[in-house]
Amino acid sequence: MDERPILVELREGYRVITLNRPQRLNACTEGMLTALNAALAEAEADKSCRALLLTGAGRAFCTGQDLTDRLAKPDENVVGGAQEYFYNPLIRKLRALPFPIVAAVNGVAAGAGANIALACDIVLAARSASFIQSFARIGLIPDSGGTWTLPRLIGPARARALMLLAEPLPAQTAEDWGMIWKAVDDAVLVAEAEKLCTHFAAAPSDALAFIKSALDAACDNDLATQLDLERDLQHAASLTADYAEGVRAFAEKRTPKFTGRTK
Ligand code: T3D
Repeated sequence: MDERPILVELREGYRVITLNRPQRLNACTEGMLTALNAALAEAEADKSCRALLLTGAGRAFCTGQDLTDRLAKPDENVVGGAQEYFYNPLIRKLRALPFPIVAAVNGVAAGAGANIALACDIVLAARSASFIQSFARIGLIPDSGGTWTLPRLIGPARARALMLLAEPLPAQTAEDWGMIWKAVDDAVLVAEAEKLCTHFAAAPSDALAFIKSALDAACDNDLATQLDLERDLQHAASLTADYAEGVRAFAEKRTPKFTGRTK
C-alpha cells in the first residue's frame, strides 16, 4: 500500500492536492480515492479554503483505475462497486464544492483520470499533456461522468469519436475544441494554476459558489426554471457582505477586500 497516495499542501487561501503514485502514472487505488475524497471533505470544512489546485506528481496527471488492482483481485462485483463508492462520490463532490477547483493537467490524463480533470471548474493543461478516453481499449465504457460532461463540452460528434476510438487528444486541440480552458507551456503550468487559485482566494467566494450551482443546474433546466433559479441565487448573493463590499469599493474607486466563504 502507498504511504501517501495524495499530498495536500495548505497555501494562503487555497489548497494544493497532488495525486502521488508517479510510478503508476497516478493510477487510482481504493487508498488514493479514499484519501482524495477525505481531503476534499476537509477542504470544504475549512472556511479559509477558497480554491483548490489538483495536479499529478511526475509525468502524468492520472491514468484512471489502477488495472493491476483488478488483476490482483478479480471479483465480478468490484467494477460497478468502485463507481458507486469511490468514483461517483468523487465527481459529485468536485462539482458541488463551494469554491473553484483548478486542474493543472501536467501530463497524460486517461480513463477516469481524464474525466476527473474535466469535472474540475477550470482545466489548464501542459502543452505536452493529452486526454484519452481510454476505456474502450480495455472493454469498458467511459465513467466518472464522462458520457455526460464530454458531449456538453465539445459536442456529440467529437465526444462520440473520442470515446469510441479511445485516441489521445493533445492539450492544444482540447483547448481549440473548448474542452479545457487553456493549454500552456509545460514550464509555466503550475505557476499559471497557482495564479488562478491566488485570484480565487481573494474573490467573493459565495458568489462563485452560486455561479457553480447555477451553471450545473442549467444543464438540465429549461429557461423558465433557470430564470427563477438565477433570481433566487442573485437575491442570496445580494445579501452577502462581499456584495456590499463590492459595491462600496466600486463607488470609492478602490480594489474590493472580499472576506470570502460563509457557505
Ligand atoms: O475497474 C474499475 O473499477 C472500472 C474503472 C474504470 C475507470 C478507469 O479509469 S478504466 C481505465 C483505466 N486506465 C487505462 O486503461 C489507462 C492505462 N494506461 C495506459 O493506457 C498508458 O499507461 C498511457 C497511454 C496512459 C500512457 O502510456 P505510456 O507509454 O506513456 O506509459 P506506460 O509505460 O504505459 O506506463 C508507465 C507505467 O505506469 C507502466 O508500468 P511499468 O511497466 O513501468 O511497471 C504502466 O503499467 C503503469 N500504468 C499506467 N497506467 C496504469 C498503470 N498501471 C496500472 N493501472 C493503470 N491505469
